[in-house]
Amino acid sequence: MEMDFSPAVKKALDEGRAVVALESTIISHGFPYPKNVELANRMEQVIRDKGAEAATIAIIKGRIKVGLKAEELEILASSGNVKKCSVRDLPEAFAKKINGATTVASTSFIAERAGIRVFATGGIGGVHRAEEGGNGFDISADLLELSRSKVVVVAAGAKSILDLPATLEVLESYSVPVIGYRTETFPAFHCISSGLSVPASASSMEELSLMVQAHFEMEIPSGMLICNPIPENEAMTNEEVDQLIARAQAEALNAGVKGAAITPYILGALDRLSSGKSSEVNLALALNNASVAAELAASLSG
Ligand code: PSU
Ligand code: MN
Repeated sequence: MEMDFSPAVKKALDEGRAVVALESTIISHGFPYPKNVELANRMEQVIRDKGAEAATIAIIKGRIKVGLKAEELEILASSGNVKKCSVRDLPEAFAKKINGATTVASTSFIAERAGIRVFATGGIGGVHRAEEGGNGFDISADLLELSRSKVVVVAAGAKSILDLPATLEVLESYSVPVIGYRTETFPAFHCISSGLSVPASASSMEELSLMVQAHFEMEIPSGMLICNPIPENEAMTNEEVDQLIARAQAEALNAGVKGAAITPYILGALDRLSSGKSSEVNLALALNNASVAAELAASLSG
């Protein structure tokens, strides 16, 4: 598959150094401008501070980019005309030479083909609740891609706008290892815990790294989901988030938002209803995930 590597990412991969992939939907559709530029730069910096290289993935004029230039990041963050691209959207983006932001699904797909094994994001997509006005079939392609791209995704679980028990069931059906990092429960993005148990947990980086190495050595044909809860001092309470989400979902239903537009709409509404607190928390958990991903990547390549 053709892709354009930045010189820094190419060099790190050639030298067998630790590299962490980053997605771009969080930049184009998850955060307001210019906070999204700050988020992207700070995630990359956290990774470099840990001795790894950061590879932010996106589509620029139809070309797959692995590692971005500053002006490319600026386009993704500010143009307002960037398509949210899952795996199935890549051929159209290529043919029409459009700018596209990659989701967890398409970032994993590209990362695997680029030779990158570790990927940090905020939260993954999952099974949407049927009562949102959908038909019960809105299941993020992130889950399918986790089952077939051999990439380790470090995330703060998923948002409680999703049906989290159903999301965990689908991951089980797809044989995706779901590992709580220093936790026994599935984190709920802004909140430390959803109260749901994770099927496996790692109590240290050494233990996590052993699990990941075993997964690759066994050639299990899936990715892995590493669930890294937001630090306690930055977290929101479950009650606070439940109330905000109920209001955001009512707005989305009212506005008739459907499909791929739902997650970005809800994220925007949460930020507005919480007077910016939601995106501050989102920033904190994303940086925390970048840090754990960089440690893991370093441990795997060391
Ligand atoms: N969840 C978040 N922030 C995000 C996303 C999910 O808290 O920005 C983005 C990710 O890129 C994820 C995508 O892969 O939304 C899932 O979209 P969908 O539910 O349409 O598959
Ligand atoms: Mn969907």
